Amino acid sequence: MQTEKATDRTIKVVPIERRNAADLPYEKFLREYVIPNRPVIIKDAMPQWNALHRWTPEFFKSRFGAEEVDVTYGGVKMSMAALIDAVLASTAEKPGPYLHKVIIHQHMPQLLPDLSPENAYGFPRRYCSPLMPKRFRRPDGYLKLLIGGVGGKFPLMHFDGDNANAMISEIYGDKEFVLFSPEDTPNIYAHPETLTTSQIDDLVNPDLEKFPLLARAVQYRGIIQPGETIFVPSKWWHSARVVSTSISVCTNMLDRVNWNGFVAESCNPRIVKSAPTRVVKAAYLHAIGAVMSAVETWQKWFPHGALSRKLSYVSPISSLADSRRKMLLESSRS
Ligand SMILES: O=C(O)CCC(=O)C(=O)O
Repeated sequence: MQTEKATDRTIKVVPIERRNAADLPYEKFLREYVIPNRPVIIKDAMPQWNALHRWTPEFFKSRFGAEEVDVTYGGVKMSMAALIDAVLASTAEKPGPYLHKVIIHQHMPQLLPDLSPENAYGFPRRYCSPLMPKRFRRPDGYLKLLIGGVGGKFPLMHFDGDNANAMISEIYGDKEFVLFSPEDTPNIYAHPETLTTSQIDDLVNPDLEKFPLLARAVQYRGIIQPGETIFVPSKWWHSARVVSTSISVCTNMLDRVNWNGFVAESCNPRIVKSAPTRVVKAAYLHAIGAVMSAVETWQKWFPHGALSRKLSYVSPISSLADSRRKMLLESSRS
């Protein structure tokens, strides 16, 4: 474990584990990271993506320059061309905007072929199941485009809602992640209203006078580079900071491991006030969870069968059906 001096205290820093995709078959990934809820950075996770060769700041400026996009600061909208200029001018002292609200299948579906075949570790993908209540249904699990310049960052340290796992894949440039495990939640100063965002806004020079408990927490740190993906398990606090002009994509995953937590969170009395509604909703979500588990097991046992291909529509466990993406895209447009 390395240590770093911060004012008069010591912050514990642990490097995030790194693996090569070639040595990490999917089943091993599930056993060693998804089930124990541990983060990992995987090298060469999506070697066939055309995005790795095509996506640059100039590509976005010339292809999408006129598109209006939402950016971090104060709900501001700007054109992609202006965003890219600001991103390229960004410095550590004067960070520029950070793009993190563009859902690709909704706003720029023409980018999807560049991300094919899908990242093999980003499954199962229960978010895209037709069994999911409509409010949660997303063809690609909230596949988002993230663009920022040096010093830019995701606006808040947070953990993802729905008890979801996240997978962030770097396409261009370098980005640093700082993660804290769920056990450190008491040291992270969760915002009392959201509970999923932290009041700590600067991890480079943390204010240990204001947030003294932070010194007790263990930081997991790692930089992702093009072709690498980081698995951020459910309830892990995370923040991202751009090291060199960065383009990446992010997706969320629900599976049998984090499903009970998803049900508990969706039926939390803070959200669902009526007790009978909570009971019915939890029963429905548990029932569809059981169906999806069965469907996923079938696909695992008979990966090449025609029935598996059909069942992948209910809950895909891999990108075996790229046709599935087309089907879902068409259904999301209609
Ligand atoms: O900017 C990043 O890479 C982090 C993205 C993220 O945490 C999120 O979209 O929830």
